[in-house]
Amino acid sequence: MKRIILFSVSLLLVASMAWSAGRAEGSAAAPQQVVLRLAETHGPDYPTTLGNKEFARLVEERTNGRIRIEVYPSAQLGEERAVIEQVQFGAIDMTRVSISPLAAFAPQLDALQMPFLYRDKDHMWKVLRGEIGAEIMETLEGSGFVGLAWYDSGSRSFYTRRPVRTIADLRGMRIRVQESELMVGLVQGLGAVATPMPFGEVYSALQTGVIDGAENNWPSYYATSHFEVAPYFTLNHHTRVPEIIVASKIVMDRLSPADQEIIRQAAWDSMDYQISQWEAFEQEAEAAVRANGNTIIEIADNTPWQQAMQPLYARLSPANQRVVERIRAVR
Ligand code: BDP
Repeated sequence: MKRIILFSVSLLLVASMAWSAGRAEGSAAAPQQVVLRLAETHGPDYPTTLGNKEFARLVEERTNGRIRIEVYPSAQLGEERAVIEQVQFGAIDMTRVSISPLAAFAPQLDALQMPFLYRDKDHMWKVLRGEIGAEIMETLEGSGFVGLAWYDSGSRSFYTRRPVRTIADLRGMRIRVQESELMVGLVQGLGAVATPMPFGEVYSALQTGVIDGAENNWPSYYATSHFEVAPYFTLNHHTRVPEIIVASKIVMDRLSPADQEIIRQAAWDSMDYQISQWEAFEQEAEAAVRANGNTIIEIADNTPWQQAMQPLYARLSPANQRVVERIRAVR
């Protein structure tokens, strides 16, 4: 812990030195150069990373290179939860994360990641691009984040070392979840043992049998090679968890309103590109996993799974329950 704090403090120092150097340059005739670091957990070609790079390209183009966003893929700057903490206090400028771990810092996000909440992908996008998505993004500022864009992440299902055909098969299995209270509750509600763990540790935990399974979408199941060590994929589609790009509020507040606007707009404009990359890679990942001979278990009737997750809705805060009702009413 001490090491993490020391490391973070030194990052903060380096960041503020770089910042003042930038300002000093800016006070001369030359326009002030700004370099912002964006942390990403996935590899360089994953759809979210491609979206981040498109965002960076647009910012650079629209500022004639004055503002540069450097994308650090493959968890080079740390695992999601640690990165989020550093973004919150300004040591890392931006990140693209799943809203699951971010909800630990901004619980209003739970309303957007409830199980079996959206009728389909279009429903989710209507919510995210509409009033509710905008409202929730705005409230993130209260937790030190500026929400910039939503990205697609398909739907999540369970993958395991032994076949899971019914809820009863999950009983007692140790299932890795993201560092999210809601996800812990979801897995416990199915009778399994929830094991929160950083994404980067899941492969070896599956391989050594420390856990019996995890849950994710086709692209993550494939790109992480988890499909090699957990060969059964049960398509119950329990959640659609949006991804988000957030910037540190401390960092954004140092920029001019015009620059903030360029950044917001560029991130928003990278969404369509990310979604198209997502759709293509989702198909590629599914085809590759099927071709590998993995056992894909279809769930004909999702009703028992939905019923098992009802208590999670009852436990939501009243404010989140109201948002859930509004989400359901979106047509
Ligand atoms: C992937 C998300 C990534 C998450 C990861 C996980 O893209 O941001 O953190 O799941 O399960 O789908 O940790």
